[in-house]
Amino acid sequence: MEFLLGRLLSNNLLNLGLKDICEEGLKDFGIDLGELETVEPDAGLGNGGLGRLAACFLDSLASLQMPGHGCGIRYRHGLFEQKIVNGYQVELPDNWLQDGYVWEVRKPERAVIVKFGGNIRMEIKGKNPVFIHENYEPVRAVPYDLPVVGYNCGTVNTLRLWSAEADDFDFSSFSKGDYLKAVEHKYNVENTTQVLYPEDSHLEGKILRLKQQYFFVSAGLLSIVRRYKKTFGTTMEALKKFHERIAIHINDTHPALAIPELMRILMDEEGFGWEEAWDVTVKTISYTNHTILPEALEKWPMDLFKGLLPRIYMIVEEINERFCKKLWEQYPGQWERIRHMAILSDNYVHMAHLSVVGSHSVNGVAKIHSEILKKEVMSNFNQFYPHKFNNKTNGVTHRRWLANCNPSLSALITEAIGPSWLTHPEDLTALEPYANDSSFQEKAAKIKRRNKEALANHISDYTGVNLDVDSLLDVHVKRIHAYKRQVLNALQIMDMYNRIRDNPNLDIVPRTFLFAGKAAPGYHLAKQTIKLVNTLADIINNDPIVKDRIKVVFVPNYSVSLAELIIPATNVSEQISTASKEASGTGNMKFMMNGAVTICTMDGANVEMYEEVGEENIITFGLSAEQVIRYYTFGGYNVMDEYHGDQRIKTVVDQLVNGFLGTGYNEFSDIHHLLMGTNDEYFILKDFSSYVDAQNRINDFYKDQTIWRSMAVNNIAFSSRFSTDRTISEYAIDIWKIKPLVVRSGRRF
Ligand code: GPQ
Repeated sequence: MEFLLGRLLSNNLLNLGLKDICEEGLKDFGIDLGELETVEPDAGLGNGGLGRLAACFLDSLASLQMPGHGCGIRYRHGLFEQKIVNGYQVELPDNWLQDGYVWEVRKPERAVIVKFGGNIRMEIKGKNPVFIHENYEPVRAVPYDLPVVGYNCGTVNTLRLWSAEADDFDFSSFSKGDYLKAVEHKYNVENTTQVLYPEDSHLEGKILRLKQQYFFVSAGLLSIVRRYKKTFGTTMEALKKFHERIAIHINDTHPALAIPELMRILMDEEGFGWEEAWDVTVKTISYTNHTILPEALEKWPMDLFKGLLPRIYMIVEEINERFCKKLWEQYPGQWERIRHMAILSDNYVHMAHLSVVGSHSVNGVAKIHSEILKKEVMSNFNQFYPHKFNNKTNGVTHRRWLANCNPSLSALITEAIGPSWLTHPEDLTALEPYANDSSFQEKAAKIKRRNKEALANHISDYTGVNLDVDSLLDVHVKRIHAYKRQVLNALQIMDMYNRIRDNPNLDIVPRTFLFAGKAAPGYHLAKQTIKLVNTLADIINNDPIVKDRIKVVFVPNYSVSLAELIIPATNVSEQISTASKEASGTGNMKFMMNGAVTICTMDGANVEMYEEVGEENIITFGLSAEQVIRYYTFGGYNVMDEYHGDQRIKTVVDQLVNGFLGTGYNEFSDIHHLLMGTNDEYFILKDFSSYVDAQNRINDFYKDQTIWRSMAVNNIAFSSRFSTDRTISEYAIDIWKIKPLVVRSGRRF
């Protein structure tokens, strides 16, 4: 449901092997390619990590010459634009389509009709019942195709984005003179794909969202089946082999309706019986889970579901019925277990349960996350279906996130080890010997400094803050969330500030703390967190006692393009989620590839980064996932022990509400409540002291530039496992059973 593409021009030029020549050619006309690129709007059709992962997957699929395409929604408005006014987030609509979008090709001749509402009539034809959908609202789904260009290989796949349109047929169904009603109808239909819901890792139970889900799933499946029949024939025999030729992967539960929709098409449109349709469906579909946060697990009220999708509801009921019967056979009398696993229970449709039951593979996105799924969150399902569960650790495309966004570093790498890493990221490990090569270190450090200068220009334009390019750049960028613990970083900065005030000669390396990220418009705690960071920036950046040794800056409107500017300039990457909560993280990998040192909890893919780079090249701290889960299960933590037991903690917590920050007393009440009113649900105060120690270690390492630079180079060398080329190869072999399809032999450059 999300593809967070960012800009495509420069990446497409890179993948086509045309970037350098275009850059040179444009220069002859006095045009700077970098400047020209900024004319392209960011396609922000996603919220954060989940949507960006899908975009990286598309790049690796095409670059590995795999036949794999994306199916999504052409939102008229992508993720909102963020402005900061007086320290507060203000949301403005994103208007990415206002000047047209050069990469899309509208394909009206490929449109399909998606049916909503209405009623179902059953007829007996021969011996079999047939279900007829009547009085439904038809919505025309028109595809817009975007090319997905592989790196130096001739493969161009497709991202097909569906747009809802009312057509003339619907207009004519209104009586003459009922013009206003017709316009209202058009407005309602087109509303379906108007806007991306801006909540990240949080369920928004609006009927329009369910409508979006069915809209793009039904359109996508109708178009896949149509194409399949055109290619392999319309016979029952051909259709029974559907799963041998088609794999459909659902990115979280947002497209879980693909399961009942494929059942509906096979049964109602193609004449399959239940058992045959179920066999094909389960073998076709696979599912990735992206979070264990309970507030993100999708469930829909049965009534709402049934009203909008009556036939799909009938099918889900039948799936549930048959599933519960099997559970009963295996676990006779265990009502509680069965209720907890049912797809329909407590008047809700549980989409994660539907996804596990209706697919042949269920994977998490990092080793630790997949283990938590198996042992905790979905342990019942893992017992019942032990062979479905597996892990596919996330990655990022190293072509966009290193080659394209950090061309100087890429050139340096290629100069040292040759260009094979661009198509074989595992070759990056050949950089290891350069970690202690002082000339290489020096060159890499110079590049980092130049990247900081480029970022500094942007920041001074957008915030008026002058970034000290000689300071250590410490970066915390991602969606704003309690579990990602931007508040922990803010409290640590307050403590550092308090220490400088107490001892104006405190020996610390100059540091810039950079934050960026969007808060969901209705998420008050996240919005207060943005205000807190901006308030700290105001106080600290203007305090003469600090003498510019620390600076705080919040860069507005975090996006793919801004990430491409920030990440290459970063020294320290903040990945400090409460252990167990961040399924994987992918920003962590992008920083690593660009030679930042990570300060992190042992959460998500941080654990595997630690394994790859070794303990001497990464800074870890805090509770383990096991400890966190143990506290949640058995209790035993009291925030008052931290508050009263550590003067530093008491001071910073009090400063949130005692006027120290110069704001109203209620300004940060939600943050104060998060810490003190929920018994520190995210273990922010519990991890505080170990986090401060870790920050001090960063300070000490950075003082010795030889050590620091070697850590930086080692991080680049050992980042190779985190390329989506590796991730996609694993999906291709283990789950989708697809192979490269060479469209043109031989690479061209
Ligand atoms: N993720 Cl469920 C999102 O970005 N949005 C969501 O709604 C859900 C998950 C993220 C997750 O928080 C990260 O840890 C992952 O790295 C990312 O998905 C990709 O798997």
